[in-house]
Amino acid sequence: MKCNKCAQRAVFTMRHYKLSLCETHYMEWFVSHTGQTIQKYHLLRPDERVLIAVSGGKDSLSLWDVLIRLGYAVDGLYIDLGIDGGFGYSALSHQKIDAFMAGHPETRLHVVDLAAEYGATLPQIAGRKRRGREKPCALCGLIKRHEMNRIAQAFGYDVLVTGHNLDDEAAVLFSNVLHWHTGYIARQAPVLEERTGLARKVKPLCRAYEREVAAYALIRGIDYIYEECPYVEGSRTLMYKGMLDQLEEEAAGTKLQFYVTFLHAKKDGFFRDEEALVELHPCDTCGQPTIAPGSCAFCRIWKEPER
Ligand code: Q46
Ligand code: ZN
Ligand code: ZN
Repeated sequence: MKCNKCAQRAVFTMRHYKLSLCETHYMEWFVSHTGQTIQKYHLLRPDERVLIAVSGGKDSLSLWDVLIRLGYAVDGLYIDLGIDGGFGYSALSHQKIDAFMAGHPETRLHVVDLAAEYGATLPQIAGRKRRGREKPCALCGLIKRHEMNRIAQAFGYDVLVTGHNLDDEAAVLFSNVLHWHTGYIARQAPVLEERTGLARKVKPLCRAYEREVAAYALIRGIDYIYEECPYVEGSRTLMYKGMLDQLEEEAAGTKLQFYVTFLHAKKDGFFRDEEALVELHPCDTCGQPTIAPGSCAFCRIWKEPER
């Protein structure tokens, strides 16, 4: 099959856009499509200092690469949770980020080593609390949110970027709709605006299919960690992703339509973000904004007695 833009052989087809492209045109397309998402949802301004949370996976490393190519000044943040999984997951992730950085000497990487900084790895905390199968991920999300915001504030970044792609966003939306978690639905968006003490958070890959990101990483030669975090196995999110894949197989564009029409409904005032109205106060321990009385949920992790 030929590229839709030139006579070269097409290497990648996007059925939902009825578009097949050669390597050169696909790379161009992906960068410009991400740029359009940034413009469409007012995610970034050209003069802002940007901090991207990187995991060593294809999404965050590809996005970092694309943002640099779009001309943004972007530094990285890696949170080392100390996950091993029998193959040194966290250490390997860190290696991939270092390899990426070697090609981008203009960028800086902040590293938070959970064990060194707070005295325990994620598996140790999860084990200590005898949490259930889904719980390490809830704990992980809590830790990442806290530490991302802490570093953004401490180093004066204007905005925090994460590599969530369309498949991630569609799966979260699917799960929240199935359970009618209206509060979470109302908060899901490509941009979470800044509040006192909380940096703005944006997701420039929210309209990019996972396979589109993987194709970009492959063609661009970005070396990323293929292995998944060991805690992802058996998760509900993975199950929902599988179901959405089946729907996508039957009708190309389903995920994109599901997510984008949700954003339209949201814009039309369908969902109201009540949490944005809840007053925040500084945590007694770390000073970061929280709705909880006293200490924030992150600080309470370290105060819980060991069993
Ligand atoms: S890193 Fe963290 Fe994921 Fe691992 S512990 Fe769960 S949430 S699965 S994206
Ligand atoms: Zn071409
Ligand atoms: Zn706190």
